Amino acid sequence: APSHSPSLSPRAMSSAASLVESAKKAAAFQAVDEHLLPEHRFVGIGSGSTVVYVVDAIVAKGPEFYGPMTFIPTGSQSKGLIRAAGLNLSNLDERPVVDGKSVPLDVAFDGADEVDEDLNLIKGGGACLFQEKLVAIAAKKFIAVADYRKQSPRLCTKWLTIPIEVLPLSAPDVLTRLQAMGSPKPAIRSGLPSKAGECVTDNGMWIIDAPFPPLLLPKDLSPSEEGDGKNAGKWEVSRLAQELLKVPGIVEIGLFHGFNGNQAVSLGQVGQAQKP
Ligand code: ABF
Repeated sequence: APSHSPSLSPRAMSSAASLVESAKKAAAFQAVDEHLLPEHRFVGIGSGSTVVYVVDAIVAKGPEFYGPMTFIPTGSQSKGLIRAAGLNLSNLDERPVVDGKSVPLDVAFDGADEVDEDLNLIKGGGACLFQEKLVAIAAKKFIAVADYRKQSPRLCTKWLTIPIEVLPLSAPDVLTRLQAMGSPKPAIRSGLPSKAGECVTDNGMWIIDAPFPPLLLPKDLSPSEEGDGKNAGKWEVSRLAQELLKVPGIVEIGLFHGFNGNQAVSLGQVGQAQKP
């Protein structure tokens, strides 16, 4: 029988891929131009392929600009990126302490898997979500850098699952709890194709990918639904986050929300793809 699959020609596929790369690069350069200031001293560097362009954009500013800055990674991949670029590397727990408090990062840049209308994010496709969240909340300003494919009216529409980092011992019980919360088929993520077994995070934990119906925003709930944070089996983002974090064994979740205006998203649009 003839095949009706709408497959793209190799040439169309490679031009679509290069459009995406241009958009990632445009988003990264724009984010660094707008949000990295010469007076900044501590800068968070996230994970994923878009962040590679963030580091390129920082390097392009020259050593007199980035030389006085110290960069804090979100895991082994970004540690390698910072090192390879010749930037000053430190760690979250090595920042100076002033008046009994670790100094905040001035700004942190990181990628995302999906971004909704209120700038809530799904992160964790690369299994670095725990340290990504620690770096994000340690920063005065958190900048998500993402290309146009990540934009979505509601979370769990394009990226269908929420990555959840769990203590391996607790995984069977967490799976059961997630199902009871309305996640139809949560699954333990497996490792890289070359490695058998589960995906093990930089923290020695496992990841569960939990599908949920599209997540609601506060404006989607009527006043009578605000109490339980749900409408027709769909969760509002912040309520689901709260409930997930109560489950014993879950150490962190890939829902990033409630940055209270402290968050900006730089989405590389097709029209900006020519930007350096
Ligand atoms: C990290 O890398 C993750 O939180 C997210 O899963 C992923 C995004 O990667 P990319 O920029 O390659 O799409 O930021």
